[in-house]
Amino acid sequence: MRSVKDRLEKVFRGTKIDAILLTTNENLDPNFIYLSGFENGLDQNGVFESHYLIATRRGMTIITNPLGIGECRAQRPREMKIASIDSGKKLIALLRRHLKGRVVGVNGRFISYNWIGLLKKEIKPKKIVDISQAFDSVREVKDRGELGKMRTANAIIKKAVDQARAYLVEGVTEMEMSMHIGSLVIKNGGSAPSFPTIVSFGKNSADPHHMPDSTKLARNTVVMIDAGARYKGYCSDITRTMIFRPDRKSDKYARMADIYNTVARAQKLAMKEYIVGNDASKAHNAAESFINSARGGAYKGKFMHALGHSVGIDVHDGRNAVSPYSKFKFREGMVFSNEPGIYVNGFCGVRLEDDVLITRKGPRIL
Ligand SMILES: [Mn+2]
Repeated sequence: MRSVKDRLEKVFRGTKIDAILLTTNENLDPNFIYLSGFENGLDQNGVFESHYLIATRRGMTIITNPLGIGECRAQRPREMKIASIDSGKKLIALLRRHLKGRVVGVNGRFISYNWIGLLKKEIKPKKIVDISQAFDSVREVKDRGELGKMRTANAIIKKAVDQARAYLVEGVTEMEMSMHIGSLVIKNGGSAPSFPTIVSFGKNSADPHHMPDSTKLARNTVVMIDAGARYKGYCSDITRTMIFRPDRKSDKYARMADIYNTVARAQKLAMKEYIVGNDASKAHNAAESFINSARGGAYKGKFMHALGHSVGIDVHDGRNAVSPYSKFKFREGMVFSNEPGIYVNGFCGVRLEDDVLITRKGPRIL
């Protein structure tokens, strides 16, 4: 697997460290997925609870235990050695052998304060360095293997949301719909939803991150579904908004449709800015200024979140967002969501979202 070597090289390039230590005590460190290339057992903590990954420029060692060794053997890339331990004492001895006196990089956003204390006291590295930002920046640009997984993750969620339309009947609740979408993700080959599925009906859709409750679906109201699938460790994130059994002669329908059409046009305009070398803020501004000036300013200020975020191993992958404050330029291989919205309190909200890959030939919806 050429990609493992590439990834090690990229992470080490921007840092002055001898080794990396990743821990998966309570939760799975996303960088563990990135470096190992593992594809199964990654949801929640999966089978990799209490595993440790030590990486150097040349290769890596995974420290596993009798519960996890089977999966480690099954998924191990060529560059990975496996060490199985059955006691805390052996763990300490092994870590000491690899890390004592070395400059050790850790994911400061993830490793626990406990573990830093333990490292200092028992392992005695020369220095501990937070390399979370190095991981962020290399993970932002996807390689071919990653893009393949992300395409599948997108295909799965699109199919699931499409099939979920069959469950939209009068009286169904938001929670029921959320559950249906979750099982359709699995049915279509995903390992899990990539985040708790948002389903909001009617007025609830004016709250961008409304969590599904027992609200029942009524005719001529908005249905907003914001959902994602995970596939082999990689996420998708899309939003679809529709009007359930529209009464096309009603004023209410005309208002909802106008909001929808405005958001759809804003999304198209923003998409044109997802270009290699372009300032990311331009994409946001294209959507926002269109929304603010539409209908004589009727929707001014009603798009109040960032246009996009990086998507990858995490749904919000890395720190860069597509917003008025973005300080970076789009590069080939980046994937950002494009998700403008209009939220009218007490009435409804509309958001449309796709994951967009930046290529030299222009933007591509995954
Ligand atoms: Mn999103």
